[in-house]
Formats: sequence, structure tokens, C-alpha cells
Amino acid sequence: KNIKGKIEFKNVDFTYSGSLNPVLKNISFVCNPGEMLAIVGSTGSGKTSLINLIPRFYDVTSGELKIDEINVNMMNLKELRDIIAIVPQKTMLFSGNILENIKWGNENASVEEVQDAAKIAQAHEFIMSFPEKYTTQLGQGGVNLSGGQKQRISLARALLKKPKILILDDSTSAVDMTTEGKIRRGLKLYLKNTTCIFIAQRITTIREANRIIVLDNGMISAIGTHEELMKNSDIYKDIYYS
Ligand code: DCP
Ligand code: MG
Repeated sequence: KNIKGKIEFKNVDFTYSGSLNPVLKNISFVCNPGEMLAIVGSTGSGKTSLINLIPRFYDVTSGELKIDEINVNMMNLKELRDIIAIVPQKTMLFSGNILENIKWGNENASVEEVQDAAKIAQAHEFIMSFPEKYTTQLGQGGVNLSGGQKQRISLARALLKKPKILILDDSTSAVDMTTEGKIRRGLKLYLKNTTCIFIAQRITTIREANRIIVLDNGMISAIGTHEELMKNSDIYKDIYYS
């Protein structure tokens, strides 16, 4: 369908069930179609909780979350999740071969599509260096991948979905900076018509975003471009100089 990929949070509060304290408080922002929005903030500030609301892994406690002007609660869950790909903070691979892991959820993809996704994710090269290439077994009895390699497989899986909305939760944290730079440049081309929300720690990655949200203790403390935040946000400056 004709989904543009605009995301809007309107006075969103979120409390985990069984908990008394909200982890997200009065979150309001708009992410426009095709925009690249970064979320930064210290550990426990609520970054993962926030992005998990978008595919409705959890429902907002109050306020509104809309995609293309439609409240996500009114959308069919499968249709909603079909337009979103998430690379989670904790990589989830299963024992099976690399191809199966990348194709998980997109079983009809062609070999070429898989390889294209793996190339952007900077995974193709190391996969081809294994004797069994894409049919290399992972997990028990197979190869052990490094943390950064697992993240790149996980990214390839998300890219293969060709989502309207791509969400990256600290998805290159274990990847070296040179490789991360290559991924970033590849993603830039790939993301032309994709809305991207990403959580990142490295300033080189963060500053590429069109806009950046600074999350502090479940609240938006500042929102703006890198240049704006360098002027207006002490928290952001701390991140920059750390
Ligand atoms: N929390 C919770 N139940 C969960 C997940 C999180 O009660 N199932 C709490 C722990 C934190 C707060 O919510 O106090 C925010 O957690 P997040 O995972 O959203 O925080 P971040 O993603 O910002 O932290 P990190 O940078 O460590 O990933
Ligand atoms: Mg997190």
C-alpha cells in the first residue's frame, strides 16, 4: 500500500505493566517520511523502550502514536509489522546456515537480493571468506561469529525486508569504525525512500542524522540538528566530548 513512513508521537507516556513508574514521559515528535532520526541518551534513558512502541511490541499507556496519520492501534498488526524492520539491540540468530538466517521472514528473496543486502551490511565479504560461504552453519557444530559479524547478519536480514521504516537499536556497536563508516555510506543510498530511526553511541554516526533526539530519564530533553544541539544541549555536548 501507499505508506509514506511518517511517524508521530503525541504526548506519549509508557509504563511497563507491573511497574509503577513511567519509563517514557510526554514524548512528542514527528519523523517525516525518508528522514533519518537519531536517538541518544544514557543507558536506561528509555531509547529501546521508545522504539519498541513503533511496531507495537508494547502499547502506549497514554497519548498517541501514529504512522501516516493513522493511530497504530487502528492498524492491522501484521500490516504494521510488514512495513517495519528492526535490528534489535540483542542480535537474534538461530542455529542454521547464514542464508537461512538472513532470509528469516523473507523466505522468497532471491540469492541476488540476499547478497545485495549483505553487501550493504558489510557482511558479504566475510561470508564469502568461509569455505561454505552462505551455507556456513551457525551455532552448534558451526562457526562462531564475532559480535560485530552477528550484527551485520542481523542488519542484512532487516535490509532484505526493504522496509518503509528501518529501526536500528545500537546495531553497529560491536563493528569497528572503518566498517561502520562503510555501512553508513551504503545505508545512505539504500535509505532514499525509507524512514530511519536509529540509536547510536558514536558521534560520527549520530551526526549524520537529519535530526537528533536527546532522551534523558524518559523525557525528550532536546531535539535538533547536531549543530543546534552543540549550542543548546549540555547533555549532547557531554556525549560529543566524551
Ligand atoms: N525496563 C523495564 N522493563 C523492560 C525493559 C526496560 O522495566 N522490559 C526499564 C529499565 C530502564 C528503563 O525501562 O529503567 C529504560 O530501559 P531501556 O532499555 O528503554 O533503556 P535504553 O535503551 O535507553 O538503555 P541502553 O542504552 O542500556 O540500551
Ligand atoms: Mg537500549
